[in-house]
Parts: sequence; structure tokens; C-alpha cells
Amino acid sequence: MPVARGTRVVENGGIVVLTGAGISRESGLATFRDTDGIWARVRIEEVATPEAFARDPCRVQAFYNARRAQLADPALAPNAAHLALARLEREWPGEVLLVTQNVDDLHERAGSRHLLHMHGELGKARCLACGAASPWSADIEPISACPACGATGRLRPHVVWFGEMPMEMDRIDEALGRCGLFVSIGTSGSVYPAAGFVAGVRGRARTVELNLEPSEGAMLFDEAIHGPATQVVPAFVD
Ligand code: BV8
Repeated sequence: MPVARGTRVVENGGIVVLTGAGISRESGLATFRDTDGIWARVRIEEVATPEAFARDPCRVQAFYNARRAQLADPALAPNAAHLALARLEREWPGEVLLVTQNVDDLHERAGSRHLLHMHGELGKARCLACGAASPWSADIEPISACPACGATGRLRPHVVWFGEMPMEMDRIDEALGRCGLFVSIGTSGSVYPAAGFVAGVRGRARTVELNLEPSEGAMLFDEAIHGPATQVVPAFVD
């Protein structure tokens, strides 16, 4: 069933927005695969797999502790792209699902509420004893105790490593199955299953890529608008 707001109509109803590290770049957070990105400085196999955590938990904790500490920087703020997506959600009540690959909390700070973190959240720690994911802003240390069960030394970052199942996939697949518009923002399209979302909806939904440069899946999109997120996202939303 079409969803209309003034002259703008979304066939089938439902807007799914996928974001990646590029949307947070102009807020000062590094991306992963740009020349100055995180994977240019550290290898995935050393810090972002269950095997790495089993082999050297202190190294993995230090990697995420350093990134978590960035979230506490008073200078860190959502940018115009994050704010535009929060506005989109307000203007299309109940129609927008924001799926982010990012583990920062800039979408929340911008006001987005209908939001799923498919790769987890830096601002939470998960307990290996009880499974609880609790808000966590400090470093995770060997003596850190789980706020839910009290177990010490059993906390890991609440993020999805390579080889682990992304979170909320049932809700994501359901939204992709009925959306009329799919917008991909600030992602290289190199990590699955997120990189495969566009292939699953194209032909049924209007697909748009908003990115600094063509992603690996650029040819799968109906439309592509290339430029910095703080310029192309507000222009698209408005
Ligand atoms: C899984 C952890 C199965 C948290 C991350 C099929 C084919 C091939 C491989 C696979 C496959 N299925 C699974 C795999 C394996 C693997 C995978 O995809 N590997 C890749 C490398 C080939 N996938 C997985 O392991 C996934 N798990 O599928 O599990 C399963 C099933 C059952 C049971 C168990 C398991 C898990 C993937 C999640 C891994 N965790 N991160 C953290 O440390 O943050 S992924 C990592 O890459 C990041 O988290 C990020 O989310 C993700 C994607 O990166 P991007 O966000 O796109 O960032 P990137 O730097 O790459 O690109 C930035 C873009 O922004 C660029 O295009 C740039 O041009 C643009 N940009 C820059 N500046 C701006 C800008 N755009 C606009 N404005 C700007 N200013």
C-alpha cells in the first residue's frame, strides 16, 4: 500500500535506511576501509573475531576500550546526516526503520528511536556468564563485574565479530520484505549480510545509495548520490 506524505509517495509502505561508518566520519569517528581507516592500522584477525578474543582478550578489550572512550569525548556530536535521519523518522511516523552497522550512539544522540544496531553497541558490555548486555561507558577490565549477575572477569564488548551472527536479523528481514524504499548511507558494501540487503529488495523497492564514492554494490542501486553525508543526506531527506 503506497505511503504518501504530500507529493512524496513510497510504494508498498516502509522505508529501511542502512548506515555504515561513513555517516559518522564527519563527526570525527574513523571508518574501517578508507586509507586512514581502522583496518589500515590493525588487522581484523587480531581484534574482531571470537578467535582473537580467546587468544588475547586483553588486546581485544584494549581495542574496544579505546573506541568506547571516544564516545565520552565532549567534542563528539551527531552531524547533519544523523539529524536528517531523525527528522525523516519524525516526518514518516511508524514508516522508517534505521538499521546501522555502526556501534557508536550518534543516531540515538540525534534523536532516532526506531533503530537497530545489527553489529552491536560500543556502549554496552555483554556478560559471558549470564548473557546480559548492560550499559557500559568505562573500560572493560579483568576485575569488571557484570551489573546483572555480579560475575567478575566475564565481560566482553557487546559487538558482533566476524563469524558471529548479526543481531536483530529477524526484524531486519521482516522490514526489508515489505519496504518500498531502501536507502544505503556511508557503507562500502563489503560486509555481509548487510551488503546483501540491496540485492534482496531491488526490483520491489526503490533503492538509493548515498555515499562519498561508489560502494562495492553501487551497480545494484536504482539511484546513487555521491558526496559527503552531511550534504547528500539532508538534501535527500528534505
Ligand atoms: C555472519 C564489529 C554468519 C564491530 C564488524 C558472504 C560472502 C562473503 C563473506 C561472508 C558472507 N557471509 C558472511 C561472511 C563473512 C563476513 C564478511 O562479510 N566478511 C567480509 C569481509 C567479506 N561476515 C560476517 O562474519 C558477519 N557474520 O555473516 O555470520 C553466521 C550465521 C550463523 C551463525 C553464525 C554466523 C558479521 C559481520 C560483522 C562483523 N563486525 N564490526 C566493530 O568493531 O565495529 S564489521 C565492520 O565492517 C564494521 O563494524 C562495519 O559495520 C562493517 C562495514 O563497514 P562500513 O560501515 O561499510 O565501513 P567502511 O569503512 O567499510 O566503509 C565506509 C564507507 O563510507 C566507504 O564507502 C566510504 O567511501 C564512505 N564514506 C567515508 N566518508 C564519508 C563516506 N560517506 C559519506 N560521507 C562521508 N563523509
